[in-house]
Amino acid sequence: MNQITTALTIAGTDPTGGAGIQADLKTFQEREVYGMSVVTSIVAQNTLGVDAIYNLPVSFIEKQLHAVFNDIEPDAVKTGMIATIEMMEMLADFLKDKSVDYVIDPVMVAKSGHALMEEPSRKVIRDMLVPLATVVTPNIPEAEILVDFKIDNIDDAKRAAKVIVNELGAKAAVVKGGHLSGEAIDVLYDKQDFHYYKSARTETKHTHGTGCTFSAVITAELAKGKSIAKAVTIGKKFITDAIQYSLGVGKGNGPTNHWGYRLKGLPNQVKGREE
Ligand code: PXL
Repeated sequence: MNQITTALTIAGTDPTGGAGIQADLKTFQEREVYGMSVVTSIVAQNTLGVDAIYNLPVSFIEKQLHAVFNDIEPDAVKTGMIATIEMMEMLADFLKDKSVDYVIDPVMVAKSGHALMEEPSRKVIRDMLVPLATVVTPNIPEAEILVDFKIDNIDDAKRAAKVIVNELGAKAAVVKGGHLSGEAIDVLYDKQDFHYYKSARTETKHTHGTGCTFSAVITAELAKGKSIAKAVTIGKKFITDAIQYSLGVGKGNGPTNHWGYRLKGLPNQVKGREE
C-alpha cells in the first residue's frame, strides 16, 4: 500500500537549479512530498538568461509519462514550460481522463524576456489544457494573454480570474499581482469566493523561478488533500520567505531560497546574500 504523497512536474529544465523542474523538485522535497519529473524541454540557461532550448520529441515525453503513471501514480501533477502545440495536444489527451489534481503554471516568457512557449501555443494552452486544470497560476502578462484584455488593477485581476474559471473552464485561478504597481496582491477565484493574498514587497533582483516554486507548493499541498484556498495560502507564505531569504548566488537574477521558510525570524546569515 502506498502511503507516501507523490507529485509530478512536467516542465523544462534549469541547469543552474533555480527554475523549472529543478525548482519544482526542491519545493516538493521541502513540502515532504515525493517528487517526480517529466522533462519537456532541456534549456541551456542560467541566472543571466536563456541561451538555447532543445525540445524533446513529443513521443519521448509521452514515454516518460507512461513510465511514471504505469509505476507510481502521482497524487497531483503540475505543468510548467510546454513549448509547442504538439506537446500540449499530447498532454491534453493524456491528462483528460486522469483524476489527479492538475496545476497549470502557464509559463510563456522567462524573466530575461526569452520566449519559453512558441507564440501560437498560447491560445492552445487556453483551449486545451486550462479546462482540465484544478488551478491556473498566471502572472499579469500571462493572464492578459489568456483572457484577452488588459489588467491594470485589482478589479481587472478579479475579472480575469473569474473569466479563467467561468469561461475557460478551470476549477480555480490565482492571478498573481506582482506586476501591478503598489501592494502585491494575488487574487484567487474558486467559483464560490474570491480570496486575497497579500505580502510586503521585498526589493530584490533574485526572483528567478518564483512562479515555478509557488505553483509547485500548491501542487504539493493539493497532493496532500488540502483545499485550493489553503494550498495557495501555504504557497504564498513559502514563496514570500523564499524571496526574502534569497541566496545571492549567480551573476544575474538569482534563484529564491527553497529552505527560506526555515530561516524565518533569523537574521540573514546566508552566505553571499546582498540585501
Ligand atoms: O519561471 C518560469 C520558468 C519555467 N520553466 C523554466 C524556466 C522558467 C524561467 O526562467 O526557465 C524552464
